[in-house]
Amino acid sequence: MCDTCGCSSGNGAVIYKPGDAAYHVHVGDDGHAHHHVSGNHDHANSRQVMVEQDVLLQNNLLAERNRGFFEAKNVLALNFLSSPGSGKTSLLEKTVPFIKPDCQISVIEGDQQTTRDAERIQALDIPVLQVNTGTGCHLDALMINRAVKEMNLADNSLLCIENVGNLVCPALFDLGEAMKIVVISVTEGDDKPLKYPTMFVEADICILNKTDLLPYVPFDAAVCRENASRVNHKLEWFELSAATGEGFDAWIGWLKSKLKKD
Ligand SMILES: Nc1nc2c(ncn2[C@@H]2O[C@H](COP(=O)(O)OP(=O)(O)OP(=O)(O)O)[C@@H](O)[C@H]2O)c(=O)[nH]1
Ligand SMILES: [Mg+2]
Repeated sequence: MCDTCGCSSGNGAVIYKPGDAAYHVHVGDDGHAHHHVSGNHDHANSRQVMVEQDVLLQNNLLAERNRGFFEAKNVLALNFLSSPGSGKTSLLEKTVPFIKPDCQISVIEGDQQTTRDAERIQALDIPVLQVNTGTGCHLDALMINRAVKEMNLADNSLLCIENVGNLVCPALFDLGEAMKIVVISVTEGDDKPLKYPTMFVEADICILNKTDLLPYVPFDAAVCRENASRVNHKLEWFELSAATGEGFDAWIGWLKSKLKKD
């Protein structure tokens, strides 16, 4: 269970049976879609929403300070988000050699436990720091604020933040990044943007990874892209394989163009 956002506490969960006539949905002030069965509306939820708003308000204030710091130093901060195992670290491992010759690239790794991802990035000989969230299921602005103070980021550089593997909660926590990049892989199912819309609403970029596996899995990339654009029509889209490098020309071209402009 998450000890910060409490999202897995189950207090706000409502069971929906297909065919229930009285089923309806509303989106609360917290940005979540809430599903309620009429006549079974649990008003104890209101306290939970207030707590969550307070947590998010504190986070957003600190995120703005982080954003100001990044802007002052012209650091392009990117927040990479996905389900566990979609390939965030693999994507970074493959990306770093393209960027490193021209621009300092630093990485903050977020995981509940272990320094495994930081060790993988460290092998590329770039600055990296691991944040372990313990029972927490996402990074927050305070963790990034503290991490960055340990890092001595160069001006005009790139900072990649790999969030904890989780397609839900990290979407709600602004870290002060310039952009959120959601990674989805072809083994996850092409319906994920519809089932977990908040992440795709919040993201600026979607990277479909593991395209090398497309011949072996029932996944329709065009359907996935259509589902993602139904949720967020402004989402930019890349398809690639962090294993083979296919599709990296477009991704690296886009990244370099952002580094030039910013
Ligand atoms: N076939 C294939 N495998 C990949 C690709 N990208 C990553 N993988 C594999 O997928 C697994 C998970 O990759 P990671 O890069 O560790 O994924 P992650 O998103 O960083 O995982 P967490 O940090 O645990 O959330 C590893 O076994 C990778 O080798 C890809 O493009 N194709
Ligand atoms: Mg990882």
